[in-house]
Amino acid sequence: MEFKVGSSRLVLKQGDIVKEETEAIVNAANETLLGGGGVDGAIHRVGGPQILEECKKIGGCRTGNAVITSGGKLRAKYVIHTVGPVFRGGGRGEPELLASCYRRSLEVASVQGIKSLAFPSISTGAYGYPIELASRIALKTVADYLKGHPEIQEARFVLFSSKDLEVFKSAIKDAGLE
Ligand code: AR6
Repeated sequence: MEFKVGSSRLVLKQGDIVKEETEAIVNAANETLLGGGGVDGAIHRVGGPQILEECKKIGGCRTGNAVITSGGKLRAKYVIHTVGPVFRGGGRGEPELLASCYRRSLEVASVQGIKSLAFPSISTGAYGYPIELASRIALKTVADYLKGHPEIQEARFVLFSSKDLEVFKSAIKDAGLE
């Protein structure tokens, strides 16, 4: 599924993000940047030790922020590591922090001259954010950014399961994309 947002493309697909050939892939990391399970585990496993070395030098990342490393052995040249909020009911700033993850990742990409990037569904695994809520925030935040930033030619959401892809497709209308 593909949409035009301004002059950019917004793509929704099912897949394993470590296989994406976009210039950058986004990691759903934690504040230590020292690795973990889920997307984070897969990226470090496939990308190799160079990514972890660079993460150690950076020294950590606050929730809602994003930092960049090389992509190691991944197809993607860069990994943008962002830290989503742990979902604790939604009244502790989680929506704003989740939106910030997507926005900061895109800002880091723009600064680096990256033209294409792939996002996982941040916070909706180990961090427990209900995907029905998270998908709307994700789509709206990315679409809003693309409208003002044609330098990002393509942003993709790479959803791990067909069920997650369906949830994202359903959220398209809420995000004002259809
Ligand atoms: N490609 C695409 N999506 C994936 C992949 C993959 N290879 N693997 C999992 N997902 P999670 P979080 C989906 O838990 O909730 C880590 O331990 C998964 O199905 O990876 O932000 C970190 O170190 C889910 O929909 O990230 C942190 O401690 C989504 O990606 C913590 O987990 C996010 O799930 C971060 O938790």
